[in-house]
Amino acid sequence: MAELEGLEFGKSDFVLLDEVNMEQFMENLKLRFEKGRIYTFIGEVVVSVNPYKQMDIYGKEAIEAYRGRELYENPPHLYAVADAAYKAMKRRAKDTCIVISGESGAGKTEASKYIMQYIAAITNPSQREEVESVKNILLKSNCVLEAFGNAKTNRNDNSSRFGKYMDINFNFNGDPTGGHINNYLLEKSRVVQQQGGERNFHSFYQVNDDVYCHKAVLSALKVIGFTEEEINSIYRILGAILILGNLQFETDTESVQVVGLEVLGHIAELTATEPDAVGKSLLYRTVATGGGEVIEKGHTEKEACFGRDAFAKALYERLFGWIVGRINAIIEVKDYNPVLHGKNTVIGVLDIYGFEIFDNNSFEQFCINYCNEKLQQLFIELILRQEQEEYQREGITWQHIEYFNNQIIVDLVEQPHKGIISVLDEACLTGGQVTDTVCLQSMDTKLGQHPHYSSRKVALRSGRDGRLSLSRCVHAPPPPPPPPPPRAYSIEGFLDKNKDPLFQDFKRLMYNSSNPVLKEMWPDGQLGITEVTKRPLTAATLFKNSIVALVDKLGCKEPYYVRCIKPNEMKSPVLFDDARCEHQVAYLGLLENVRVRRAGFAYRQPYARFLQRYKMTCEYTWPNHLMETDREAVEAIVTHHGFQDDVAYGHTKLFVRTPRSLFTLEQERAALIPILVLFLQKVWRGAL
Ligand code: AOV
Ligand code: MG
Repeated sequence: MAELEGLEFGKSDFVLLDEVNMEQFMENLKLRFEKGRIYTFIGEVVVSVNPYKQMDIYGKEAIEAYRGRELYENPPHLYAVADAAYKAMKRRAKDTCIVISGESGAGKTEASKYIMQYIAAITNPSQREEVESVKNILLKSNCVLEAFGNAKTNRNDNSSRFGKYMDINFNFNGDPTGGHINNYLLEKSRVVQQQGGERNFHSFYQVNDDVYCHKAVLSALKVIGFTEEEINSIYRILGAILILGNLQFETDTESVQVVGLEVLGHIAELTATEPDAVGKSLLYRTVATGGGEVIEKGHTEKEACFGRDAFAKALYERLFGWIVGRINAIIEVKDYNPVLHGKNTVIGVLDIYGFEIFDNNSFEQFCINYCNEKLQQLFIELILRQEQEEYQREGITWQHIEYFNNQIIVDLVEQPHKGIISVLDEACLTGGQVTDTVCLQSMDTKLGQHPHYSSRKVALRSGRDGRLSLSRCVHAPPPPPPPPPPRAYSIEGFLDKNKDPLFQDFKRLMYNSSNPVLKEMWPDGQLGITEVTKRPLTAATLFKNSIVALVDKLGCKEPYYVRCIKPNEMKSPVLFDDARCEHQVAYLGLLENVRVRRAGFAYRQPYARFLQRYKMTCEYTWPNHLMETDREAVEAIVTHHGFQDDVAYGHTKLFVRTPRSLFTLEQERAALIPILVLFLQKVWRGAL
């Protein structure tokens, strides 16, 4: 267990702190970071601090050291959690999941990649070709999804702009047989607009300047199994989006026109459509009148710009969704027969966009931060539930610990009829005259009394005003100094982004493309003009539904947690910003986590394992005990050392309340080992 590294590196598990308070927690976290120990346990949870430099701790040797070992046998590491999740899955046929959380830039995506690499490295020892191929595809999918779904933001140069949950399926041997990726709300507004200092998705730059990355993505696409035609189509669509980004309109005396007609030809060529048809869908919309007549209505310049942007965003979103779908089709487990192959088990890895607060926060930040609140809620529930279940199973009485419960904030956002999303949806349904500001007013009316809700008026560039603010003081990252921007969301654009409208003409245009790949992405373009479609769900509701489903999915699995902390805003490997780190420790509920772990029983070990490790410290058990059961032998050790009041005996495990007791045992064991070695050497030399 614990102090494998020596105390100069701090305590390797926060439950070993002399006292659980913020001061000691932070002291330990900082000391470890400064000593290059970026990981620390809280029981089975790994707390990770982004080192912002390459660490020599992920190589083959490290993998071997963690493979098949117990959590407390090695220093804290992502590999220890990955191995624990893998062991539970393999030995107990449990579905497990690894949830990685923390704010933007804290190191979630890097952690998820190391975890996947570890799982890939420890499986398929017999090098079976089909398993190797599955592993390779799973690993390569990261490269592709990062190229299309990540971008430079002001908080992280490689920020995930989508949420990713990947299930890896295993057969009874514990080898990967396939997988499935769920992606959550891609921040598509980035395609047409970025904040100052930020960039569009990586993929757009890779074609021209980041050529090295482009080669890696191309090769990954090929390994995964994308055909030449598909790869070609992907880059043609990207090209078309780039051209749309530069396309301008002008209004002459009669109507709105596209500036420089040749661009229509380029778009048509890249999307396998006709230039005239492209021009038409950019400048007109076809509508059915009440009498069933179909007419073409010309756009105003503003409408045309709106349509163009919506089209560019939709093209990218569907491209991304299609890529994920293709990967899923390729890695889907096929021909699995549970009778022949045993239970098909799963490890899920969740890497989602972290909490983020910028100078200007919009609908996207609102959704991202809501999702993080949900995951925090799940953490609270599972950590408590898990503890309670274990005590119940082992027949031990459990003391309740109070947590800050952020359910109130989750409810404020998602509650039916009352929550922010519901008010927003209502405003979208009303249509016509409802503006963002009016929507904010109805939120004020419905939610004004809520202790965590507030709104205020500010002047915005567009002349409209209003900011929606959730007092998320507990769970949002602190604003970067100076000057501290308000932790609030600008209501501007909420309605449009929530309604997310796209003229049907674009859908038809794409469906009629002679490129089959593109056509496949736009099945809804086949609807006739007069066919009435059901009103689609809004973006916020779709997102909420997908996150609720995700949380349900995670809730059915045995969870393992990695809690990531960002040490500073400068991306510096040497700076530990105390205030920022403390804030993260607070909103991640890490102190409460330590308390739960300690107030219950900090350590638990199966009797046989405990005996194996400590039998040398007691005359009744060394070298072998003569008692009827291991449990009795363990009782003898515990009584011998006088900490019988600090333990509880479960059905299969010994529970130790304070770490100090185990410490004593560890120290005694450590002191005995040299004597034992000396003794054995003498035996070998025949001196005894
Ligand atoms: P995130 O996933 O948590 O942010 P990343 O995993 O992208 O954060 O980490 C941000 C950057 O920190 C990486 O690009 C690396 O430069 C560095 N980094 C993180 N972890 C490590 C590590 N273990 N070793 C070395 N460098 C590391 V966001 O996706 O923005 O929420 O939406
Ligand atoms: Mg990320």
